[in-house]
Amino acid sequence: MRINATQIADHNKRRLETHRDNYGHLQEQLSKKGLSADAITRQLQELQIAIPSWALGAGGTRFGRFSVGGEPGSLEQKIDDVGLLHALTRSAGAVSLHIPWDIPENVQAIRERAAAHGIAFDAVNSNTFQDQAEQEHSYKYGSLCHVDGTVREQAIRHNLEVIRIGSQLGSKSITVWLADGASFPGQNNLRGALQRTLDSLKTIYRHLPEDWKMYVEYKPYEPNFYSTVIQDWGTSYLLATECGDKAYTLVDLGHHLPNTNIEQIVATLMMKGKLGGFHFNDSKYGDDDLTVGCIKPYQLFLIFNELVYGMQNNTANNPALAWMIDASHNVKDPLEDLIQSLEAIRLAYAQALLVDNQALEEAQAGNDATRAQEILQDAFRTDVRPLLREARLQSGGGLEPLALYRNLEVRKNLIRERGAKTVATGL
Ligand SMILES: [Mn+2]
Repeated sequence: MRINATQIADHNKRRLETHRDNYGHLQEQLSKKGLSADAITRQLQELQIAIPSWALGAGGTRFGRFSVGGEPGSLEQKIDDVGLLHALTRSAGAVSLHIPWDIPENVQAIRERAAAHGIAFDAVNSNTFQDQAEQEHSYKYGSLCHVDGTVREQAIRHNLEVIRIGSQLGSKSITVWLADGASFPGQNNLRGALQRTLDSLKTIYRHLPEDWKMYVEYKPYEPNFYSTVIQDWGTSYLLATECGDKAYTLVDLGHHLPNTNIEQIVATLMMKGKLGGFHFNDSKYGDDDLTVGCIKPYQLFLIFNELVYGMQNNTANNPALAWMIDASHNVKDPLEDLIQSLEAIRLAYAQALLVDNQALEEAQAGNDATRAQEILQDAFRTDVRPLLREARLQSGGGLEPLALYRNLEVRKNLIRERGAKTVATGL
């Protein structure tokens, strides 16, 4: 299934008048505040979010998995699905592959397929949190932290292989997330496990191509329930700092204990120029991997507010960030869910771009907490959806991507092409 320009143009034509009214009205409102709707629209057009190759099928929990039908059964089909998302939204211009789930058989063909959809290859992800069939040593008791050097060497070799495959595709970064840890007190020597992890990461880092980055992702618990070796941003920061200039911390929104102030973590890391990337999702309790913005949109806005501040005041030379959705879809159609997530991310970004930073600084200097809250919430409560629609319209996407997706009966078409019982590879 491909979505063509005529289908998008037909859809947009029917909604154009209403959109013009809404955009014009917002343009006027914003200009009274000294803001240019057109400038914000251009910034929105530039924000591209990577889609992870594992999010295109139904996820599941340890209790069960319910297929949605028409799931991509190969890397080619996964890239086609990201192509559909990008055609509809013009904001999903990258894919993030998971190795070994998505090893390309024909690199050139995969590159061409992605290029035809306008999709780049973002960070590649290694996997030492589960055993593969052909694997010699088990990761049951850890990978880069393992007490046995031969297991660590195998895990290091895997990461180098991921870098090699990523290089062939044009990726420029690797994300390392480790499940390493202990489920029981006493199981691991905590300091020893961290030291071995650092040594292993340093070995991987030494093999990193000159123009590559390494992202170190953290998570407080799960699958281990007593300790995780890279449990928090501080541990990740320590490891990245010891590895070198090309290593950064990666923040996954779901990888925090309840009520953690994630925007403050963003501010701290950007102050040190060590924030490398973001994995977006939302949660009520733990690493729920729900649709971005479905539970805590205000928190997402506050995070973006710090990101925008950090980008506009980039004194520590923080690099351009790698943005990716890292969610799992148990109930909704994954593609619909991803369209909603893309929308939520851009909404939060647009709202953050509206914040009157000068007024906020004055309020802060005067210790006026009431005024500071008003300034933030004025931006948050502005309906910025016309800006997102305008950005899509100008980029050749759909004014209402979700409605268009449903009108074109995309899922029904995918089921017809691929079958009702397909299961996405890797999950
Ligand atoms: Mn993640």
